[in-house]
Amino acid sequence: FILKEDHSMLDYLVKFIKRIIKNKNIYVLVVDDSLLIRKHITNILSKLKFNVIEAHDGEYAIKLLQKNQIDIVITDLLMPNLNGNDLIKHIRKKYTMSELPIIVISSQDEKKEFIKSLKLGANDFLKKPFLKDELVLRIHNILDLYDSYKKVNKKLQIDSLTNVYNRYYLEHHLEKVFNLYENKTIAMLDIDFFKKINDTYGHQYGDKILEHFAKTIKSVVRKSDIVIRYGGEEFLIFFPNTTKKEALIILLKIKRRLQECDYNYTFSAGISDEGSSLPEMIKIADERLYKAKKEGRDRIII
Ligand code: GH3
Ligand code: MG
Ligand code: MG
Ligand code: MG
Repeated sequence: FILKEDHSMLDYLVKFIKRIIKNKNIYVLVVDDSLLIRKHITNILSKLKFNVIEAHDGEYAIKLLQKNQIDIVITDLLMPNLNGNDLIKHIRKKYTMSELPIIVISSQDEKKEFIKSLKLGANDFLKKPFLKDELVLRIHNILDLYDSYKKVNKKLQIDSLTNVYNRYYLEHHLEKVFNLYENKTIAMLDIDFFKKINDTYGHQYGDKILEHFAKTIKSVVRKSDIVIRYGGEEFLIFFPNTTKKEALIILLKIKRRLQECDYNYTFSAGISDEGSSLPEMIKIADERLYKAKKEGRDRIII
């Protein structure tokens, strides 16, 4: 019996250590109007290697959420300006419970308020005063679920032929990423005469070209750049913190790689850093791509 107990303890420890290693990449937003409680939570979380960002009310929390990629929110209920439940309401308009988990911590004895939080989309709640282990275990449990959600979601977002992001990613996530950056550039790339390649060498060969094109793009862009298969043989690249000229240099590098490789195909592209929204920027890049096609293909228009 004792041995069995020890085993489960060991399992738990292993799981705990694995979790802590992962915590280094997790950003926690702690929202509480009490500096004392905020510091107390931050202190516990920092020891577990979490990255902690603090907000003194809901309003400020919303500002921080727009500028930072947050993985989990821990919020108080009673706060000036914007209270916890209003913050939950706001977050749930943009993120589902599995996309951005929320834990409510409050001293309110009112059971009704807690129930309201859960109805609004809080994942869990804790009553003040809470034990350190209580907080840590609840966070770790939620993050374990969050991990498996992310794994499934990642599969959903990837195009299985080319291994780059797909349209689903564009529609569900790029908009959020887009708003994180002040300066950004978008490029739309389309393979020239692809229909002819398919007709001449067969659909399977066409697939190979698609794989090769995506691989070439990925080998040239930086890790922070996002590559998406936009349509059949059309790809979108999102360049954060990048000027139009810098994006052009990267596209010219892709062009040179294609000239040096054994395959014989070219692409046309349009680049845009104009427009205040993602659809607007895509539209402008797409118009330039269309122009590149009309002007004879195998060219990039900025
Ligand atoms: P343009 O230079 O104007 O871009 O001409 P294009 O022939 O490249 O463009 P068009 O839109 O006429 O044809 C695109 C073709 O891409 C048609 C479609 O059958 C093919 N296609 C779309 N998805 C796939 C795919 O997954 N695999 C293969 N092999 N072909 C695909
Ligand atoms: Mg409070
Ligand atoms: Mg084409
Ligand atoms: Mg096309």
